Amino acid sequence: MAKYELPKLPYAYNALEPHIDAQTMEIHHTKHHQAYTNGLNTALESLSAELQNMELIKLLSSLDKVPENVRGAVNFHGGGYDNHTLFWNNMKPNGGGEPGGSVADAINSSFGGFANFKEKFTKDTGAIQGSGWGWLVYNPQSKKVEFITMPNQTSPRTKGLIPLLGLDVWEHAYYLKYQNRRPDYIAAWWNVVNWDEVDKRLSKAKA
Ligand code: MN3
Repeated sequence: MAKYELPKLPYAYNALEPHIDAQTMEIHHTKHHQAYTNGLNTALESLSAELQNMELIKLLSSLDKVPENVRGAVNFHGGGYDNHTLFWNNMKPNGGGEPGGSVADAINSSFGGFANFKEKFTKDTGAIQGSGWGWLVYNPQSKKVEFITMPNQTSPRTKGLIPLLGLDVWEHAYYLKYQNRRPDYIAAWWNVVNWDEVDKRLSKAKA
């Protein structure tokens, strides 16, 4: 039996309209996320029982233990599985605005204010060449939040960083509604950010 299953969305496909359209959400979830799920399950088949039973987030931060012939597949499909699971949950209808509490404090400390953070995230995620993700992450070494871009589906966890808020800028995430206008998609996405979820992830990361 396949170990991983496509997780349910926490809202309806049309819930993020008009910022992200229902058709994009449905294809993104049922085709793309499903493909990463299937790819991860296939890659796991050739791993040892120890690695098969490892929690995915641990596996992604221990890729050096994965045999070289399947490492790329685990990185890509495992990262894709985890990234999209995080992505659906770090969005919500009527989201957006500015975070409060400990997320605001962490962002202020690392970026000198929310406006600076939003500008950097928007600009650097928009500038990713080809496919990838922009991330707000927690760095357990420095105990600070940081911004990072990652290529393709490679998870921030592969660098020992804990993902807090991710934005998928693969064309499949926006092309139907925004065509080539990635900056318009990013601007719209800020309206659906679920800061409560980011707050939860930060608390867990710091614990
Ligand atoms: Mn995607």
